[in-house]
Amino acid sequence: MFTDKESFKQAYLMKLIEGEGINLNDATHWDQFVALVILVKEKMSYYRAINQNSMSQGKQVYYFSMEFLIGRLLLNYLVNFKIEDLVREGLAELNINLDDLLEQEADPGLGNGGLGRLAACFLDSMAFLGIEGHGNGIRYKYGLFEQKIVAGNQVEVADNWLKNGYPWEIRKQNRAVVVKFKGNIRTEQNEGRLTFYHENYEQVLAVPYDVPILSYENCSYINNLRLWSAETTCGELDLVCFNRGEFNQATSFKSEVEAISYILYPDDSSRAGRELRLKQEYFFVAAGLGSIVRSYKKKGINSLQEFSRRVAVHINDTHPVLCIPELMRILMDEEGMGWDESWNITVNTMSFTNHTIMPEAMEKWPIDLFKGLLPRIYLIIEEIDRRFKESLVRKFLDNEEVVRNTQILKDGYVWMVNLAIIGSSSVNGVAKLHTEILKEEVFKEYNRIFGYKFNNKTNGVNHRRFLLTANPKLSRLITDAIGPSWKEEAGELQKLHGLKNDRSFLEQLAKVKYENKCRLAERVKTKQGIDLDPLSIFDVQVKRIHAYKRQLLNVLKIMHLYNKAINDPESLTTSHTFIFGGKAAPGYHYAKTVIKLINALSQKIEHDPKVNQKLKVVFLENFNVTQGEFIYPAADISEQISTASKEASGTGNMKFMMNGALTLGTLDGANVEINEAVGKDNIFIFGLTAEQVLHYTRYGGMPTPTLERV
Ligand code: 26W
Repeated sequence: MFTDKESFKQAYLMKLIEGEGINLNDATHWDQFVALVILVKEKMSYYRAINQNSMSQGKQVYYFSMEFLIGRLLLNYLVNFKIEDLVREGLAELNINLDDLLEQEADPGLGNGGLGRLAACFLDSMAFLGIEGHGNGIRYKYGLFEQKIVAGNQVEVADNWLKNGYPWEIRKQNRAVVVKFKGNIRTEQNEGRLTFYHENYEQVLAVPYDVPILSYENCSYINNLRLWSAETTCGELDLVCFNRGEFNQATSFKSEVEAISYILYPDDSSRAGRELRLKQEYFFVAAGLGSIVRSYKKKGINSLQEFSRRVAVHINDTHPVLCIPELMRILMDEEGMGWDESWNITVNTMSFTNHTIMPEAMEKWPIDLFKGLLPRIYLIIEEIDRRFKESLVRKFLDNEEVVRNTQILKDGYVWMVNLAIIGSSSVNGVAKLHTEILKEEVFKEYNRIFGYKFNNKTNGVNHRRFLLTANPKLSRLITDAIGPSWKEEAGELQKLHGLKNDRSFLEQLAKVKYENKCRLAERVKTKQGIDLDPLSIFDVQVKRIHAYKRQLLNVLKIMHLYNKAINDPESLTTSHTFIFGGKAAPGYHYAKTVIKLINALSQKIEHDPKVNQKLKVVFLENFNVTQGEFIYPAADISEQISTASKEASGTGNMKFMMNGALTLGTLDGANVEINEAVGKDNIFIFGLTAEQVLHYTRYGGMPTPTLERV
């Protein structure tokens, strides 16, 4: 493996020639990018090989999530290996600019927003902490749409992220798992035991693609993100039809199967609610658990009775909740275990995170649709529900209200969050306030029954991605000031307190911010042909467009500033650039109208000479992880103004903070904890509290309690 610049250059040139049969002069940026990725992957395999024995002895954690927003990996992995400078200089001596190669990497849009990015941050953190924690998700052929702004409107373009192939992934055909849908269940009494047989089912082949997860410093733990792709096990091509010239008919079964991993639902709540969505949810759960149990048994170290001590499965929102009945099915139908034993293992294996209190995001599936698609899983859920209600009777908690609000099957639906809480050993919210609301409001009956299960895990973000890698100038300034320990332990950043009155440090901080704003301005000019003035205040709101996130409130404020400036140009003392970004779910008309309004306001101000020197509104298109990495370092003000109680946590609030932006926000989600941490002189808080909002929602009229000083 290369250890210095010269050996890197040799290895790199060899990789181009050996790996791609191309010499340097003919190599395109894509060829050069792929060669570098392969070199980095080889370095990882080397580490994985020398650590083989220590790996997979510890408890294995599997993070099941329908969404992973992993962003680009190359620069992060160079930083994690501490070879970014060596590679950048080595390539420069070969007349290659590393930045050109970085731009070649797709930003896989395998998620909608916060929940998917959090999953990716957790994968990095587990690897860093030496936890053998792996991701389990879906390899959507098309991820979240690419957003174009045309005449002020959002236009969705298919996210064909795989068009050139994805050099980080490794297809593992020999680890495929058969997943069964539909059909019927036949039962037989054998030796007093009811045995279930699944017949006449349709089968789908789940083929895994593995993406290595490398963390900082601790390179011995290279974890794995396993993404499942749906392929046919048979009926690839109906030759009879084909030879009759019925081409569509000939491949209709194949396309029906492949539809399962074809596209990410762009609607970040489960409003989509179609059968395909439910198929997707069971598909990656059955595939993931099938491969986990198979490799557990292959190791042959422990019996399945030990399973919950050796394996932890995390359910990220309710999308993977079928892990609970699926593990029961495997333990009972395939391993011959009894119900109680299987239930005990299953509950102790499962944990669950809730990410939202929005009613439209609380998944429920029509029982008839569910039964038809997953007949055996349905029977198991029915039995879970029956036994749960029986237990309520035993605990004298079977009053009408409690049963109605806690049972799984109700009003013709399967309520997924109810299944999640009943079948997990731990249930967490994603910020202190959110978890309180879950315990006191949303899940208050469950809190009475299973109080011990509830806990809070406030969201965190990977500061090695969003500060160390995304903001190299600030990272260098911090390291020069307080040393490198903050890179391993973010808490060390508190040492910066000692410099809060250090004029030279503050001047350098301002200089770094200005340079980051210039960098963003350059990128926006190139991508959208828009000029940003880095001397103006960058006031930024980037996140999914949603009523509760209140982009509209922000727009109304800007309109107010504009109207004031029209009558009194002196009212605008400093110039402001209001930067917006974020995607609207395609079917969410309100959100698309807000985008249109922002762009209309932008045009209005742009063409008004009275204010366009002091005011500017910009909508940056296609906000994603990569865009965020350029935006967070350049922001002066971070807009976190959701209606209190609606934003479970937020994570952009943290990414902006660590890059030196000032937070303007409401007492919602993690803003509450940020406020506690930084003190009220270092954050601008306004608006009703969550309690007041809930009071207002419930009882109408202005809230009785006075607006206490925050
Ligand atoms: C109707 C709006 C809506 C619909 C669905 C909001 C959220 C969802 C997803 C099911 C859940 C989700 O993405 N929640 C976000 O999760 C992040 C990570 O925990 C939190 O930081 C965000 O506050 C939360 O909205």
